[in-house]
Amino acid sequence: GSTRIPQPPMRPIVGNALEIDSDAPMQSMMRLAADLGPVFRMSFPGQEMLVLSSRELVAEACDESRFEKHVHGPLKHIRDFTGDGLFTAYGEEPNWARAHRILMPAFGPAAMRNYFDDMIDIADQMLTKWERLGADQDIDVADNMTRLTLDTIALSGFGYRFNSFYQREMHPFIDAMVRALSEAGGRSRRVPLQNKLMFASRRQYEADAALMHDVCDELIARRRQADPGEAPRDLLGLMLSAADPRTGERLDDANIRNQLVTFLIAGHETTSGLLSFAVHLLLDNPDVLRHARDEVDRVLGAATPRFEHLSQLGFIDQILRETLRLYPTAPAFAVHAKHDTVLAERYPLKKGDVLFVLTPALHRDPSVWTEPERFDPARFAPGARENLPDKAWLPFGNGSRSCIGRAFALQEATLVLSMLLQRFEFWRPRPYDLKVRETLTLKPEGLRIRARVRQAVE
Ligand code: MNH
Repeated sequence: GSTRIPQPPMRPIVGNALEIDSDAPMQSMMRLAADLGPVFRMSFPGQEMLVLSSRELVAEACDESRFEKHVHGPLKHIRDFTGDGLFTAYGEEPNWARAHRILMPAFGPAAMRNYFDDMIDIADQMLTKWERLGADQDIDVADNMTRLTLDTIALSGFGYRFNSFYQREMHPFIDAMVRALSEAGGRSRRVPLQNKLMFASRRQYEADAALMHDVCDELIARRRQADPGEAPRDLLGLMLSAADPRTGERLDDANIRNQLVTFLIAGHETTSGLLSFAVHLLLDNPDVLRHARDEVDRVLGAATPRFEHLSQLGFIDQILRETLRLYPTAPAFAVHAKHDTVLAERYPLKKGDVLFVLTPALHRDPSVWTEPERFDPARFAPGARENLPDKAWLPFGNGSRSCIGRAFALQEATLVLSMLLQRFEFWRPRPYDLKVRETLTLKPEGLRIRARVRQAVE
């Protein structure tokens, strides 16, 4: 067969970089995939990759005997503030495996009960605020969900209250993080000399990284001063005290700080986007909304949710999975070849060659999904989801480098969405056309709702 891989026309120096809208890189890639097919080549200054969007090709990229996580352009720059934290560590850095072994139990199903009360605490703050706002004030959904998820990971992970619902402005950590993430993305698209010469952005970037580090160093210092008899067994407590079961080694302070920055970032951006898209999709699909509310009323009634309720909210879980199919809020991951190999029996790859999995395109592979653009939680109903082909749905990535926070995110999102349905009627005050905003993660831009307390459950 042919081994020619399609590629957009090359330009001098920048290669294919001009094909990518820097405000919406994933949406640019989606358009290219629609034109060029399930595999195409992209060349950027200093980086070449194959972009994959069919289930069949992605399943190969998920073969961990041949491919491993690639810390790609933007991630390499994110290392400026997350260093060897789990998300941005190179596979061969010893701290990856060490931290992975130490932290796995804290993210396992048995640990999820420990985070439940803190999740309720923050969700209740948000919904109480909505109650008091009343039905004739706009609620900025992504803004509220971002405050919620940031406060939740900080409280349940580190015992720290950002108190975002009591401040007008977001915590300075958020501004620093949003700017630094966007600059990390920008840097990965510019040549090194350009980055050096952009003095003002560089100064801001360094200040933002320093602020994130300071916030996290402060959290560690406070915990160190606390009475050790009192120290909670949360993520921070575990990192400060636990030894690697394999080697007996502990994490050093620099690595613990990198993990804190990592969890604060990875632990909230994506979950916030998930909840925001779910609200949007429910409002676009009143039948689904009605079905969801019926389930919530049947399972919860007027009671405050308890941990035991979660496993009974199966339709809410289906909604979240289908939301992540259409809008996987961490929209890509990359791997590289561990040694020379051949993709799809026709494309020879050299050791180190990079494959980029475009998750929103994978999730619309027409050989897997009928009417891929349609929002239909029934795709994930028990009985249907077992029949989905392997590697068709990968919002949490793949294999050993997949998302460690998956159970945490789904528990939080299930809880918040069901409490919202339980307590409120909500609607969009004005017609809304979805616009997806990209900051490495995806969010529905400018989504506003209004909400009124439901009479029956008061
Ligand atoms: Mn999360 C890795 C998506 C919530 C912490 N996460 C990943 C990856 C994806 C991902 C995709 C793999 C990236 C790659 O291969 O380069 N994560 C999500 C989504 C949600 C999410 C869609 C919510 C919805 N993640 C969370 C939460 C936390 C978290 C919540 C923490 C509390 N995620 C991580 C960490 C990693 C990760 C840490 C890196 C794991 C590793 O490589 O060891």
